[in-house]
Amino acid sequence: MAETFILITGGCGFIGSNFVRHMLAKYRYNVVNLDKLTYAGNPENLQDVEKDNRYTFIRGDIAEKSDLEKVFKLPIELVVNFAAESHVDRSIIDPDTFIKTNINGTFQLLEMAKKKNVKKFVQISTDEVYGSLGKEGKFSEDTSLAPNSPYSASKTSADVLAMSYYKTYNMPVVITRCSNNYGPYQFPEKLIPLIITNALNDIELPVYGDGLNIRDWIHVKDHCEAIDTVLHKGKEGNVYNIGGDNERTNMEIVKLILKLLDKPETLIKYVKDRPGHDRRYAIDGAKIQRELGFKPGIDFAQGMEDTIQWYRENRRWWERIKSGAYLEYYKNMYENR
Ligand code: NAD
Ligand code: TDX
Repeated sequence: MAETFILITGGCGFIGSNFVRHMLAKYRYNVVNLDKLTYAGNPENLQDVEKDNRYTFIRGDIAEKSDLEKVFKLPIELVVNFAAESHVDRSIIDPDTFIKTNINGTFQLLEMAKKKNVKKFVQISTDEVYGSLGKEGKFSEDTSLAPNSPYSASKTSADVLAMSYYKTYNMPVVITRCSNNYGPYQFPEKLIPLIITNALNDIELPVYGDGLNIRDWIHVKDHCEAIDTVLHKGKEGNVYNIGGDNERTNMEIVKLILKLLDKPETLIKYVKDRPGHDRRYAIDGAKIQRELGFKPGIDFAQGMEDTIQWYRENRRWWERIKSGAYLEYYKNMYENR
């Protein structure tokens, strides 16, 4: 077990950094983190594990064969692919990098993993591949794929490409499709950290459209636990939905944050809607519970209190991001190495 090498791509991002920490704490694996350090990747997210001699960070791009060749000189047996462009609004403005990283990057990684005969390849997909729900129903693993944004279309392409490697080459691929995550280290462009940090700074809180779009929120620690379960117990060629069983309108979220921070609702500002804005997501998590015994455990009210506390205590972390200062700092640091 101590000799097992697991490759985690995108480990400097929100979910990836939580997952790297989870794996180092729970197992004796050697963890290799391949991350390009885009605007969303921040090595500060893993400062606490940098000195662990089972942890290796390699700066590189999943879409670059030469970077993958370097990484796979190590005896990688397990791969969890988090690396992606992940923000829907950015994909609407500039889809280019979404195609390069999410589609071509996943392709290059699958090719290398096939060549090296990895024992498991977990593709981190998303519930957005299913598109949008009306008032009733939930997404099951059999719901047809109907993505609506360049982001979700690129994630769908990666998802079906990964599955084709199972069907065609018998590669040990498993796919997870999770709902919206919240928790520590989430980049403050996503709804929850954006609202918390703006409210802490007493600046306007942009709410798209009528604020009644619904998301199914899960704590990032529950998501990491689910991925761990799928990595170790998931059946090859299977898709597993992961959800929080916790549907909220965006306005409910915004008002809850204001209440917990004791800030006025006058900060709320309705703004123009996101084009192609999915109305509702809801995950049916019965399969992963029935077949692998996973169920989310973190209560939403408690999870939100803890998350708000984390952003209060880590003001320096998000202020540097919001000011853009950290980008310059890390660019210099890595370019001068
Ligand atoms: P994030 O944007 O916080 O982090 C993405 C990470 O990937 C960053 O560290 C970035 O530097 C890295 N990266 C980007 N392009 C790369 C490339 N070409 N090569 C190597 N590294 C690269 O994203 P996140 O919210 O942590 O999401 C992680 C994964 O989970 C994504 O695949 C996303 O689609 C999926 N997902 C996210 C959510 C959510 O609510 N955040 C829900 C379901 C699924
Ligand atoms: O300023 C905002 N105002 C607002 O009303 C932002 C940033 C968002 N919103 C709305 C749009 C959505 O209805 O809040 C909801 C959540 O938005 P995001 O945080 O951007 O998440 P979403 O678009 O739902 O996508 C997320 O969940 C699925 C992640 O970003 C994806 O990576 C994941 O795949």
